[in-house]
Amino acid sequence: MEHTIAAISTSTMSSGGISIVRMSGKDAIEIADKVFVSKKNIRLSEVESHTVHYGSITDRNGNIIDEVLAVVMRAPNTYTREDVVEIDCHGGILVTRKVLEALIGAGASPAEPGEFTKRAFLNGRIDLSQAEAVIDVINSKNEYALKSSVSQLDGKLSEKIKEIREMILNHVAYIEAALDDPEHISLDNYVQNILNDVDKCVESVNKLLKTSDNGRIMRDGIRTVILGKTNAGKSSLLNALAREERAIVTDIEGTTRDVLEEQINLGGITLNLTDTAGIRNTDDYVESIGVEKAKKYAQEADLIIFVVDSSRPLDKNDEEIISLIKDKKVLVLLNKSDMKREISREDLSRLERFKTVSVSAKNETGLEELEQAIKEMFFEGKISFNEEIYITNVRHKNLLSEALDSLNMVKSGIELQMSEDFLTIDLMTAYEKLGMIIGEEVEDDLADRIFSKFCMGK
Ligand SMILES: Nc1nc2c(ncn2[C@@H]2O[C@H](COP(=O)(O)OP(=O)(O)OP(=O)(O)O)[C@@H](O)[C@H]2O)c(=O)[nH]1
Ligand SMILES: [Mg+2]
Repeated sequence: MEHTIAAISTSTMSSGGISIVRMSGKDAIEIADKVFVSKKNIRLSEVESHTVHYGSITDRNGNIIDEVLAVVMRAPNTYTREDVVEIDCHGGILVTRKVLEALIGAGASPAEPGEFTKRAFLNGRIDLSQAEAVIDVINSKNEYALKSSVSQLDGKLSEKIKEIREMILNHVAYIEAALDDPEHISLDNYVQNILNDVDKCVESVNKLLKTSDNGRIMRDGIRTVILGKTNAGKSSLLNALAREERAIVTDIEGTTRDVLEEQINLGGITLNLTDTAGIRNTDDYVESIGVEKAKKYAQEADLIIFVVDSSRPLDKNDEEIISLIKDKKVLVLLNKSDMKREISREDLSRLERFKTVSVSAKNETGLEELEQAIKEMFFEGKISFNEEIYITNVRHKNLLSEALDSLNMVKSGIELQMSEDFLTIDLMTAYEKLGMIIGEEVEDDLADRIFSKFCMGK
């Protein structure tokens, strides 16, 4: 990496207690020395690695910009594996910018977004999936998403991918070696070995892919649509969950006409809640558009919260909703639990196949049961992070699907009794696709493996 980069690493949107300007590259320490004046008269180029020094940063006229702490970290034990200097300054936005300007004036280049992490990847400290996890950690909206990103950053996903790739590569290497040296290495009955391992790989990839739905939900939130007839209390529920008066609530039927979206955090999981117009036949043109919109949103939802007014018997609007949502994940809320229940036993049996919770949106009771029910529906009540890896990234998901296609091609190739060198084509494609998840090159690996494992001493 030729140039040394610098950027403000803490938030640039608001002032904090302190802010950090970070610099990375081979000239980082030299550049810092040009603008840093130590209280003890020492030069950063002479200090030990991973030490902190008190002093000030001065502009080109020698005027003090800020009192700072300079942290010197020499390669390779740094975030980027390059020499890194961090300047901790007082948190003001203007001051921090001036410190950055001073570093740039002394020879650093402004860093591109993500460039520190990119260097960590290019210098081999982390792989691609870990680099992506860094971004996910930063963007995590809730506790679960954060835990999952941290486990990915820790290399859990990479380990799993490497394990699968290892299995594939062994077979490719064996086949290649056998083709090169048929006298010593035999391919008789070898396909059975390939088939066994390919089955294992398919199983592992499938398992990872299956987590991707939960992964997306964890990361971006559950697309939740509140559906119900007019006056059931949908907007009241949205307000109760959002803890503010987001939607207009009145006792007039047809109050909500448009969709209204709100993101909420419910005990660590994110819900992207949509309040909708009450389902009914209406002559009101605007309202009827709202009703159509509600139905359309319902089709795309991960979860439907069907709000039933338990103080009234079910009617044909409720019937219509029941048929609309028959293929969806549904949680029924028997709302207005504070009032006399008028919904019949027979009606209740119609709702039996859905998970049901009694609430009062008005008095805000039953909301904890609601939270628990959602957790059970999506994460079986618990999420374990120790063994389980969640696919939260669309790029990873697509690559896994592509790898799975290739593995299945290998299986049908075996069924069709294709020759082994033909099978290696699809094996290699699967290997490559998986490698792209962690950003690994292919050719070198294969060469290394063949030479180290099969051609020893030749
Ligand atoms: N007693 C009681 N009243 C409730 C409860 N939830 C809602 N309400 C009342 O029911 C009426 C309708 O509430 P909304 O939240 O506007 O109902 P909605 O389903 O959004 O209605 P539309 O927007 O017209 O489809 C209001 O007068 C609320 O105060 C509840 O749990 N108990
Ligand atoms: Mg409403």
